[in-house]
Amino acid sequence: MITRTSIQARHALIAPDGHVPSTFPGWDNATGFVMLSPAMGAKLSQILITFGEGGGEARFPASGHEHAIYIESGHCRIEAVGKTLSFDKTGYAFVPPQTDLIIAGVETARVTVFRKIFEPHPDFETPPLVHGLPDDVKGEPFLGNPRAILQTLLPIDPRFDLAMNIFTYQPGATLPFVETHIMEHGLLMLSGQGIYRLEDAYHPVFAGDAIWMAPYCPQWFAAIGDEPASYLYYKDIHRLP
Ligand code: UGY
Ligand code: MN
Repeated sequence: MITRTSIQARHALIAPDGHVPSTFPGWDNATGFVMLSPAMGAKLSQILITFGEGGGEARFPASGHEHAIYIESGHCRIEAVGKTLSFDKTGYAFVPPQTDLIIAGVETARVTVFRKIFEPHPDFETPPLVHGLPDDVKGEPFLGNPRAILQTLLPIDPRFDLAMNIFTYQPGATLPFVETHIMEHGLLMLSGQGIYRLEDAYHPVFAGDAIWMAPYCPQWFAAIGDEPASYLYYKDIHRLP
């Protein structure tokens, strides 16, 4: 048997053919696939949640973890901080730590959650609950390239210690150089295809793939094929090493 999945000490590619579900207490008709986690050396967890016909609930009890949530498809509800948010088809939210969180699929839905321990800063308050629709977030050309568009979903605000962005490349567009940086990434390919360089390896990647890049993992991407390639990614920001 063959698979594109490759788990290394400083990066990982997880192709959908290897997914195995996890069950968690209090989850009802919600299937969790833990793509990335501290068990592999990452500081974050990246969890894909799918809800079947009739919907269901995934519960995250209050803890020091914050959650950045992306609804890829379906009809969803998020309950946290005494509020209920409804999403139809797509959307995103940031849920601060120390609140019970329920993600409910009202019907079939596919949701990605980035989960990590919030790192407070002595000069700033805990960030608030925020939410929105990706279509409402203006894209900016990345380093001046209009064929590589970056959407920054969460506020650029020092209260937040993470970013959740969407990068969309026209076929043939690339990251302009091999990035090597302290920030860690968790990534989900949303659409299209391309080649991801992770350290010294070049991987073909497709919609549905998850990627982990540890701090300082050299990284580069080129979009290939006939359609634009798009990925969602997490990045830790705004805190001194
Ligand atoms: O924000 C980033 O570091 C981004 N340019 N990295 C990436 O797409 N691999
Ligand atoms: Mn990067």
